[in-house]
Amino acid sequence: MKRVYLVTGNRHKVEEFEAILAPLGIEVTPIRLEKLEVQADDVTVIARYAAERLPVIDAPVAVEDAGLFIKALRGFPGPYSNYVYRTLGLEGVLKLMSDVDDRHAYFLSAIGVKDTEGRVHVFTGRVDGSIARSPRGSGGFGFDPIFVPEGGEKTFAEASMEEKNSVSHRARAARALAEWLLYGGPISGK
Ligand code: ITT
Repeated sequence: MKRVYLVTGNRHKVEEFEAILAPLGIEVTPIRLEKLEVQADDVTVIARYAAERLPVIDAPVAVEDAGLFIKALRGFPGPYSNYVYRTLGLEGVLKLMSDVDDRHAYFLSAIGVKDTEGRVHVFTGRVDGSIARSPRGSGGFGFDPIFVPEGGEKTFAEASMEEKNSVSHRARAARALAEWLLYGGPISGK
């Protein structure tokens, strides 16, 4: 069994990473370390910055930075998603979108990893979709009740975790991470 440590204060992230990586033979071990956050527009820059400042330990250590990018709002809330979720909330974001017909949005995940030799790798994943007219569902976390992935009807919060993980940004980035952990695969994934 391979292991990866995960630095996060978000238990939903831990659950999603576990569900994706455990069946591939990778144990996810949450670890309490500081995630140093730099302000930037690009989640890959934020993830790389945080990973570069992680210690070298006995297995690779990962951090994830993720966000929701809404086209009509020019990418807002993007890297500020956590803050915007806590301040404006779902209703606040929907209000900004009330007269907007172009509902296109995407989630982006960037995982930064410090390996046991001190090198940093970044893996990314993206899922395109649209912003619902009102929140639906009670699963998942964050903006899940207002995000409908392309080709689907249910919001991420109405979907099971398995359904979310079959298309999500995090799952795509996590699978690129798994490829690297298991096979030393490409150092920057999609
Ligand atoms: P850590 O930094 O401790 O890992 P966090 O929740 O603060 O936890 P981020 O800085 O990556 O994580 O913030 C991303 C925010 O974007 C998150 O709080 C959600 O509001 C939103 N988000 C990211 N991925 C999401 C997903 O899969 N479903 C719904 N919302 C998501």
